[in-house]
Amino acid sequence: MGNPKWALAPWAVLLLLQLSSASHHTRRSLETEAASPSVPASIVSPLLRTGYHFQPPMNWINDPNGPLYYKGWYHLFYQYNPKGAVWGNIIWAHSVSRDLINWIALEPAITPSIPTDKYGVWSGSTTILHDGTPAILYTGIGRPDTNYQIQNIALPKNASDPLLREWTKPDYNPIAVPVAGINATQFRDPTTAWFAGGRWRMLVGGLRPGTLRGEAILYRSRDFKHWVRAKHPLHSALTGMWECPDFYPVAKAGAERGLDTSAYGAGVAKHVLKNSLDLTRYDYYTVGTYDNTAERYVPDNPTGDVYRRLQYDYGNFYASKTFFDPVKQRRILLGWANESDSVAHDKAKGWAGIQAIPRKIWLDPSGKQLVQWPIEELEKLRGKPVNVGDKVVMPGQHFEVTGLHSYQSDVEVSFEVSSLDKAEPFDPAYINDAQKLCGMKGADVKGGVGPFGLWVLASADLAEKTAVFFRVFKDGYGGKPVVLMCSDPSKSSLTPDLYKPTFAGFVDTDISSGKISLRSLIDRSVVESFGAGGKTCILSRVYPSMALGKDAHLHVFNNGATDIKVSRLAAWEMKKPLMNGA
Ligand SMILES: *[C@@H]1O[C@H](CO)[C@@H](O)[C@H](O)[C@H]1NC(C)=O
Ligand SMILES: *[C@@H]1O[C@H](CO)[C@@H](O)[C@H](O)[C@H]1NC(C)=O
Ligand SMILES: *[C@H]1O[C@@H](CO)[C@H](O)[C@@H](O)[C@@H]1NC(C)=O
Repeated sequence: MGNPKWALAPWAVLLLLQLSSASHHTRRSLETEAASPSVPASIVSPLLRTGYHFQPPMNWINDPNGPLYYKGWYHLFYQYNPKGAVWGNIIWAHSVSRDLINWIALEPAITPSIPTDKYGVWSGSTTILHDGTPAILYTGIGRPDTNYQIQNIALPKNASDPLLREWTKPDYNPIAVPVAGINATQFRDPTTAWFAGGRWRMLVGGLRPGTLRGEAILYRSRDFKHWVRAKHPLHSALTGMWECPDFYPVAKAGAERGLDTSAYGAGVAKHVLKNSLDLTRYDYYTVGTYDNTAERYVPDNPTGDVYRRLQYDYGNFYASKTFFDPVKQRRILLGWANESDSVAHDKAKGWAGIQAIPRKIWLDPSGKQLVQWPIEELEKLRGKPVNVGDKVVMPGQHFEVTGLHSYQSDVEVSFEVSSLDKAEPFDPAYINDAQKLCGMKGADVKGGVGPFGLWVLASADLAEKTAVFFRVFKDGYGGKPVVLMCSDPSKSSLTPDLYKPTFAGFVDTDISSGKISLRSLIDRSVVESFGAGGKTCILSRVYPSMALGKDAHLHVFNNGATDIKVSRLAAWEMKKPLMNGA
């Protein structure tokens, strides 16, 4: 197993030099976006610009595109506006990395240039072909006045170049157009293709004309050039448009090993189908069975597309994409986290959007859901730990974790609940709406077992704080206790015009032992949390006005009626990686 170590080789120095001249050009546009008086100084503070999450030196980013590993490098393309901090002028920006943590920006990979992408180059994926070269499938916009969407292909100009710097668009483009039966404005985001029975297959997200049926439209090809639409979509549901579909096999329940996208048969336990729902702006998935002869995918939970839906992340996380990493034999998930401040704020800052920390993703031992965990490479950024052990937090109490600057940190906590006797009864009316429940029962609403968890990015007087916490209910679904996980930014900032939803998800974990863990990646204006070892994940964007930099505090709190023990807490300051020259 090669663990690619970061080293600043001569070519890297060269790339960084190229990059610094590129960012010179972009810096000028920041000056044109003069801060308006309504934008508080804290919003434009560099202390709110994330430190170890992926971002370019400036401007707008959205969907991650076509992540892959090639000849020693991880590649990430992403939707990028070179001209400003709002969506528009979208191109495929391109960065490379040895470890998915330190990133070097290259020249853009794909920009509008042919009739079928002249008005936009939107999201897509990469596939490694049989000869080992990668191919990009992406959506182009072909008409100026409408969002007329067309699927295109791009190939490396020089497949010997490990950095894949230049891409060409072969003249057999386009590879799929919106014919009858396809809504031409809702037809985008081709997946990584998989190979079965002599043919490639891939999916394009869609919305059946005249209906609310979101679908994963299936295409087949023998040569990767000529693509034919299958009679039936791979799967569909009455949910509205499916953006950014993703489809992949997973190994047996509990096995952390990832599988190549074309893997099938022995060794494959299940398949996963994800879609990004344009209507709600969240990423949902089902776990199910794929039959590559009948070309059907059937979710294990027949109503899982619409009821008690599983989300990769219950917070600010969208348009995600996975890829198979052959180096460490794992599947990695990347997702876009947009801002929760206003457009005026973004223009004043000169940047908007980050990518979540890459997460390893695998099938939970229950077989019913996935588990996600920050890739191990992230741990290289950890400084010296601060440890707390065996500390009881009584009802209404809290304690501060001192000895580190927590505004850019990684915090792991193991909690032990002394008893579940006082757990509040669960109202089944909320079984499908964790977010609503958390909105009613926020971090300051006293409970029986919980709310307990972390206050992060807290000001000294606690007027500002983001709460990440659990609350346990009894008599839930199937008679089991119900565990709710929330990320509550309602008190995160005194700045007006911020979007501060109480994000929440249920945690399908057995809490009868009283044990539950929480990990939060805190990075200036992002709090990315993993409950119960990665069963439930929530990313929130927050913009404190006082709890910035060294003025940010970290506490453990308990607003329940039951003692909570912190059996172990470890917190690390996080170093700043190379981040695209910023
Ligand atoms: C292709 O890339 C390789 C490796 O970077 C390089 O040595 C070679 O000169 C390139 N070929 C062309 C035609 O640019
Ligand atoms: C295509 O989708 C858009 C957005 O939902 C809708 O307004 C339009 O009517 C649809 N067109 C057809 C032909 O169904
Ligand atoms: C991120 O921004 C918030 C606030 O403007 C919107 O409500 C979300 O819909 C948006 N999320 C995405 C994925 O676009």
